[in-house]
Amino acid sequence: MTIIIQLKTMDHIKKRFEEKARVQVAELKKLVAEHADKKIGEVTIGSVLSGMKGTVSLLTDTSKLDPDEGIRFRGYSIPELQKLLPKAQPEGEPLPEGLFYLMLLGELPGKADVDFLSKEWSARAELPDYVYKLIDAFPVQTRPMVQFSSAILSMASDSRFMSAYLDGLGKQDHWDSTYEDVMDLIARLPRIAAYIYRRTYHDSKHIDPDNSLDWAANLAHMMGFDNYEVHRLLRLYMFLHADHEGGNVSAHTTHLVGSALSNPYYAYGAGMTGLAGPLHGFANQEVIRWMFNMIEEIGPACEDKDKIRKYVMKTLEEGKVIPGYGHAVLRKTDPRFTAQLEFGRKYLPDDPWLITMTCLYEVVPEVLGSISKIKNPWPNVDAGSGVLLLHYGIKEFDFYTVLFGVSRALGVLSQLLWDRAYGLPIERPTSQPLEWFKKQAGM
Ligand code: CMX
Repeated sequence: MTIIIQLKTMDHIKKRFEEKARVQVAELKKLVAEHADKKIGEVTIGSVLSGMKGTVSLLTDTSKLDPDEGIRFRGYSIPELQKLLPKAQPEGEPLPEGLFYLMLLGELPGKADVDFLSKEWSARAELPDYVYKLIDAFPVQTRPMVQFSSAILSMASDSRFMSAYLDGLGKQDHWDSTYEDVMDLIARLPRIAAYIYRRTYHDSKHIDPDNSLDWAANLAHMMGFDNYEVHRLLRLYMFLHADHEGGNVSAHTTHLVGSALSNPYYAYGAGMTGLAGPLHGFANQEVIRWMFNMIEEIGPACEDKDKIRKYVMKTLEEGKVIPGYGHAVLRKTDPRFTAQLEFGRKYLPDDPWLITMTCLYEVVPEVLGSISKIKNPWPNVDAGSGVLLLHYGIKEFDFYTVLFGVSRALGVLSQLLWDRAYGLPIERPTSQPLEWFKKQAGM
């Protein structure tokens, strides 16, 4: 009965999701019923104590990361999607709406699907008044990620999933109100991000949305950047940062917290507190801070690569990491870095920061590669993003992780919707004390 009533009011994307979920839920049930005992790997003491890297322990459909090749979204690489996903302008970057559609449904969208999402998200973007009040209550110098995560969590009290749950929603219908929360939440993020940006750096001179624009361009517009170049850059940015399979801290946290049936605001808000760590999304700010410090100390970097080498060594000797380099899974240059480098070479080839970034790309891997414990000396996504933002005037680098967070919602929330459709159980791995590990090792 519930399902028939809902089908009548479903938009075409929700309806398609419901059809797909029916098929995939049946497949998952069959898999568990018939093959639960099948071994798929081994867990060693090393795997537990190295952060479970390489241990398959999550089901994630939206994207898959290959150590050598990089990310594929539902099987498609970044260069493939730059050709295949709908764009606002023929020579521009893919619209992030299209990537969301692909991650959610596993099918390439048409332009009409993407236009539908742009309109739908515009229509759902209005923020409850208390969100503005909450943000305004923070001292103005409060870190942007603190303001951002708090604003997201504050909306949990309006969660449609939560009220439906309290009204007695059955497990088979959990996905339905989750879909509504996910769409509301994604729609609202540009408003929240832009509000924090204008409040923090532009004396709270806020800019109304332009609902004729797509999701990423509207964010640029509300931040105060109303030119095609910044619209194009933010489309690229929102496309590249959206998802990186299930095990990274922001995705895994969203999934884990969601597994307790915490609503999407709680789950994604928790994911954002993980993104705020310097080894994860905060690295995009650290890259610029580190580069500024380097230039201050050694002068224009590319004039003497030996000076760069020495500066890198000094950072390492001080016990710090080189931000933007290394990765827990990747073993080659991150194709998200490559996409940003190509964008830079095409549109801002003479930018001094781009030139510095290129020099670092020549020197840092060579230095890190000479240190045996470092498994991947190559740049990750964060090595390239800040330089592009700087070029177009988005200079407030302590805001950059918020932009990463807005984009990351597309991946982690489409996966959360699948988690609900599958009815995945609460996550509860087992822990053991050190004594237990020593005993296993015969120590
Ligand atoms: N600079 C200095 N040391 C590094 C390093 C780097 N860029 N990358 C790895 N290492 C060190 C690790 O700190 C570790 O040292 P200890 O054994 O002394 O603790 C050792 O090399 C082995 O690390 P690893 O197995 O190669 O890498 P991890 O999976 O442990 O960590 C990552 C991966 C990304 C946290 C790490 O490479 C790093 O700290 N990079 C710099 C921060 C960064 O750019 N993070 C963003 C990643 C992408 C994202 O999520 O946004």
